[in-house]
Amino acid sequence: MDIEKLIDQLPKTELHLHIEGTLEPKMMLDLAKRNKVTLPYETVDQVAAAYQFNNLQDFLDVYYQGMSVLIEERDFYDLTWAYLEKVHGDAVRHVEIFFDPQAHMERGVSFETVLGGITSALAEAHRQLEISSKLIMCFLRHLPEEAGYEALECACKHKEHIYAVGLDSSEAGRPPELFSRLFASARDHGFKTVAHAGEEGPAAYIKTALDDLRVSRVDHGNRAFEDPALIARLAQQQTPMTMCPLSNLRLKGISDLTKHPIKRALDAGLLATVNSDDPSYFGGYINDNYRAVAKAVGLTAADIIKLSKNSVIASFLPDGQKQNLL
Ligand code: ES4
Ligand code: ZN
Repeated sequence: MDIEKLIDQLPKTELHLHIEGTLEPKMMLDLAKRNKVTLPYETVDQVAAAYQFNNLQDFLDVYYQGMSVLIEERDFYDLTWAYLEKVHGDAVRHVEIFFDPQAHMERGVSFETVLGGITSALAEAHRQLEISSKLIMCFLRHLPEEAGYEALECACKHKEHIYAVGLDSSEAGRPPELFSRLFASARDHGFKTVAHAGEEGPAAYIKTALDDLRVSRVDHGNRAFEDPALIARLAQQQTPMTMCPLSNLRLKGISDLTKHPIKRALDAGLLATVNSDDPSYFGGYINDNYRAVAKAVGLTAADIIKLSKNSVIASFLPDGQKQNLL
């Protein structure tokens, strides 16, 4: 079977996806109108033209502004449902979705409004699309650790809907160990942990994510390749890495996709996966990421099958459900 067909048809999971990063320009403008929010754009073309980034912070500025149109529970429902319908066509069978409650609560949108909209859409997707899911609540690392406790308290009231906590937003100068106590508290409450590390920050941040935050997965992890001992450890432990090729390209972590380390990761025996991160902003959903990186670095059919299996193995699904997808 050719590579494109394999990518389209293999059952897979998506493990690195910010739901706020699925907000398409058209929905952004429609919601701005519905909620009477003023944006600096009037047309889809103007929104799309703003999606030129030189680094992570450039993107985050646009991302936080874009999400200002999300106000009501149904906005979060519509956003999440549109994403799920889209990836149903990509043979995605299970999703583990990040959300950023602090970015909404600081605008006066309640935790329950955000969670209610997202979880209703996830429940509907389980019924209608047979897509299962877990939710990962991210702490914003540009804010102080103390600010995360409010979100953690909210999460504790909704443990049935939130499986893990994560760490996202600006990375440089904000090492994981700044959040050690918050993550320890989250673990004490029964949440699994993950963290963005080594996206822009150094390999040392991946180590402290493992040692201090006790993460089950590393989100991105690209800069691990600067430390051979760390690569050996990640391979030995089979710590999953949720890589995002088009994100790395658009945020200029790599100058061109042929330099993406996914093939190196597979060859080094890492449990690497392909994901879309913020598909609306970075120009592609999960299968677009698979296709683009496969072409750029020359992935074989065996590599593609391995990546789809890795996505299942790296998930938080119970073993029995993993077996159904392998
Ligand atoms: C993000 Cl690409 C990326 N990196 C860090 N934090 C984020 N939040 C949304 N997208
Ligand atoms: Zn991310």
